[in-house]
Amino acid sequence: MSPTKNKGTDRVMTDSHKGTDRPARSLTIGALSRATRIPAETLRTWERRYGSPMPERKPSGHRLYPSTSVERLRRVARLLSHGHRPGELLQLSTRELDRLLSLAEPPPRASGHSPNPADLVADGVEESLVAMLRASKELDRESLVREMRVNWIRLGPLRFLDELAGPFMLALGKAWREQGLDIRHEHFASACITGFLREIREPYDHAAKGPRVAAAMLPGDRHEGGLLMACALVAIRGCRILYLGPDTPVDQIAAAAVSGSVAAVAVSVSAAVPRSRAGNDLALLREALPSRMPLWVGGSGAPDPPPGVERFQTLAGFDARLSTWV
Ligand code: B12
Repeated sequence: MSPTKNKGTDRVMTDSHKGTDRPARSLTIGALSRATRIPAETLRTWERRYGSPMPERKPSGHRLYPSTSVERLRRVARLLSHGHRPGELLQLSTRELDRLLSLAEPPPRASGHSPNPADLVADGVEESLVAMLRASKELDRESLVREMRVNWIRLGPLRFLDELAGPFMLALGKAWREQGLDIRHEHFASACITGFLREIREPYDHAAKGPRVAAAMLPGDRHEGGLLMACALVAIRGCRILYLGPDTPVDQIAAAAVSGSVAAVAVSVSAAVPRSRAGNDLALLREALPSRMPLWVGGSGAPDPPPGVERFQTLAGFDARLSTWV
C-alpha cells in the first residue's frame, strides 16, 4: 500500500476502488470525472490553470483526489451552468459555493408572489456594503474579501465595479469622516480592495492577447482604486495592460507608451488632484503621445478634457468604448 496520509481512515469505495489497496477516501481522476460528470481533461486543465482541484500523486504519478472533491465539484458544475467562470468558482470554499447556489437557485416560494429580481439584487448590494464596512472596522480581511468575491461572481464585473466596489470606496471616505472609521481602517480596506482588484484581473491578464494599454495616474496622485477598476474592464476585454500605477511623471507615461508597443493610454484622476493641474498634465501628455494613440481619462477629478482626450464618466461608457475599439 502506498504510504499516504489517508492510511487507516474509513474507505469510500467507488467502482474503481473496489478490490484495490488505494488509500481511503481518495478517487482516481476517472472516478472523480464519473462522479461529477466533469471530463478528466477539464479537471487536468483546471489544475494546470487555476491550481484546483489539486490532487495528491501516487508514486506512479497517477492523481488521487479526496472524496470531498466530489461534492465541491458538483457545486462548481451547477454554478457553471448558471454562467459563472471556473477560474472564479475554483477559488471558493464549499460554503461560499453554497451561498452562490442559494442565490442562483433560490428555493421555490410558498406563495404565488414572485419578487422583482432587481429588488433582490439591490437589497443584496446594500447588505454587502454594510458587511464590507463592518469588516473594515473590524480589520477582518477574510470577511471583507469573501464579501467581494461572492459579489464579483454574483453581480458580474461591471455591476460589481459600479454598484459595489466604487460605492464602497466612496462610503469608506464618508465613514472615515462621519462614522468613526479611522485612518487604519481606511488604509486596511483600500489595501484589501486594491489587492482584490489585482487578483480578479490575473486570469484575464494571463489569457490576454489584444492590444496593449498603458495605465497610469498623474504626478502626486496615489488614489489607485479607480484605475484598477478601469484596468479590470480593459483586461476582461482581452487587452494587455502595461501598469504604471500611481504618481507617474507625465514624460515617463509618454516614454513608456512610445517604447512599450502600447496602443492606448488610460489615466485615472482622483478628486485630490486640482483640476487645473490635471488639465495641464493631460494636455502635455496628449502632446507627447503619437497623435493617433487614444488617451482615455476617468475618475472623479478628471477635468474637462483637452482636445484629443476622451473622458469617461461611467465605467459602462468606457466598457462600451473598449468593446468597439478592441
Ligand atoms: C482610499 C482613499 C485614499 C487612499 C488611497 C489608497 C489607494 N491605494 O488607492 C489613501 C490613504 C492613500 C489616500 C490618501 C489621501 N487622500 Co484620499 N481618499 C480615498 C477615498 C476614500 C477613496 C478613493 C478612491 O479609490 N476612489 C475610487 C473611485 C470610487 O472614485 P472615482 O475617482 O470617482 O472613480 C470612479 C470612476 O470615475 C471610474 N474611474 C476612475 N478612474 C478611471 C480611469 C478611467 C480611464 C476610466 C475610464 C474610469 C475611471 O472608476 C471609478 C468607478 O466608480 C476618497 C474618497 C472619495 N470620495 O473618493 C478619498 C479622497 C480622494 N482623499 C482625499 C484626500 C484629501 C487625501 C489625502 C490628501 C489625505 C492626506 N491628508 O494625506 C491623501 C493624498 C494622497 C495622494 N497623494 O494622492 C480627499 C480629496 C479631497 C480633495 N478634493 O482634495 C477625498 C475625496 C476624501 C475627502 N472627502 O476628503 N486616500
